[in-house]
Amino acid sequence: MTRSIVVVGGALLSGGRLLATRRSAPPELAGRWELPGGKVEPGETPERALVRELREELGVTAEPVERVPGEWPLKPGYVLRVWTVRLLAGTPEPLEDHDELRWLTPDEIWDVDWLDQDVAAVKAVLAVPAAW
Ligand code: 9L3
Ligand code: MG
Repeated sequence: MTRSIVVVGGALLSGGRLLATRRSAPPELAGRWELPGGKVEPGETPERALVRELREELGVTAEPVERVPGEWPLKPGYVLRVWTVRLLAGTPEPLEDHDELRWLTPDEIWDVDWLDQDVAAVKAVLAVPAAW
């Protein structure tokens, strides 16, 4: 059997706020919010993919810190895994595939319309005390 393609998501936390990004593409996902990231490419580790995706999508240099326990099925053949991420340089901007971002306090987390699978992933991020 073929193994699922891993999609990596980054939980960027700063000053007790979590970065949420609003997708601009594809049309069926546009307007929904997610943890930024994307598909791991062949030959790439998930951590390297996350660093690459955060640079492409947000223009920042960041490093994965800790895998958030859990794994969330996306469309058939794809699975989402999430890491907490430390920002090393730059200020996130919606450069690619996104048109807005928000830094959410714990009280604001459910104010945005997360992608279905990201709801579960964000709950898992909330459950990582060291992240906050
Ligand atoms: N996806 C879901 N939640 C996320 C991310 C980063 C991605 N936090 C889904 C949306 C797409 C697929 O995974 O269907 C691939 O993501 P991308 O490469 O288009 O960002
Ligand atoms: Mg992406």
